[in-house]
Amino acid sequence: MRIVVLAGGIGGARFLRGLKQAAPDADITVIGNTGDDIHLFGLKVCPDLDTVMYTLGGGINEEQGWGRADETFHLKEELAAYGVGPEWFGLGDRDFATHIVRTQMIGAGFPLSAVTEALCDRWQPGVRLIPMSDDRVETHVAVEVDGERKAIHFQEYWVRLRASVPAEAIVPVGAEQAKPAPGVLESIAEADVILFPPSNPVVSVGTILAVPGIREAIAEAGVPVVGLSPIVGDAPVRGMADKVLAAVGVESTAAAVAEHYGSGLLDGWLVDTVDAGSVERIETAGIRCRAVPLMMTDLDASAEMAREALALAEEVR
Ligand code: GDP
Ligand code: FO1
Ligand code: CA
Repeated sequence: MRIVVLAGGIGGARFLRGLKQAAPDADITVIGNTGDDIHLFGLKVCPDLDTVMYTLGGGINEEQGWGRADETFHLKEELAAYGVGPEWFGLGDRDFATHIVRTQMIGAGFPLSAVTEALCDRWQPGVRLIPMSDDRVETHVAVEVDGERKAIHFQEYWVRLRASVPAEAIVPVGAEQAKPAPGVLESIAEADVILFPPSNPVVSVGTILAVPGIREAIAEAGVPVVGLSPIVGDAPVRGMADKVLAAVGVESTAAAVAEHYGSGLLDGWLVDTVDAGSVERIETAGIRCRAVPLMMTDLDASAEMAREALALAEEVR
């Protein structure tokens, strides 16, 4: 079975780990969000691609959910001693190596998709990880700070400001001009099932869908498209999905996120058992819905979620 998954960082990566256990023989292609990418100290950092690569490759900091295990921060401290920041973004020594290799290869002319493949040669994530695009896309957030409206990088909004001010708009800068990376449209066209993990619907899955051609390819693939809600009990399990959903006029409920994707895209949607009351509303919107436990507390729980998603896909096929 060929499975395509549109993934952000932590939510996507943890679900993928469960999917690999639930479907060990499946051929899994992951289309990764690159809207979170940021250039720091002259290096290109791809948080969501790295979170998937490290999580599936066994190098992730499990407690944090991002960055490397056994990390140290000597380089960052030395830079700070020179007054070179930003200090608010925690790049560790081990992680730096990834960004150096990536930036060097891009400088030598390799596209991000080829670089990601090369990095995955080391990590062996057990899936084919493709960035949504080789072109630069950067999510910016419009905010009002001290009465002044400005657009800031998504990482500045989330990591520096901790989403403490309302997001007024989310702009995936460059998305309109971006082309899907090689293999993206092909894998979608050849998929037997397409899954949206419980990733952020705006700044992860939404950004991938903003690359012209990807949404259309999914709608035209003619295979089941099943998603899992990142909203449980009317709140995100972690992160700032509530803030960015508000910016696009969507309430933070499992049902509203399903309707936001819409029946033109989604065939099936899983909500957590605490949201069982919303199943009827979602089915009325033309999306088959089941309520099952959706907390990825451990690998077995994530694998069970993946099994439920694949079962729902068979139901709607
Ligand atoms: P990010 O790039 O690291 O923010 O990760 P993703 O975009 O892939 O996923 C973020 C989303 O995952 C957030 O909106 C969380 O609510 C959701 N999430 C995290 N852990 C869980 C979980 O255990 N269950 C569910 N249903 N959602 C989760
Ligand atoms: N998240 C943080 O909350 N603080 C950090 O300092 C931070 C550094 C960081 C470095 C590399 C990396 O791959 C990810 C990092 N993240 C950090 C996570 C990441 O920026 C965000 O969680 C996601 O992009 C949100 O979607
Ligand atoms: Ca992310």
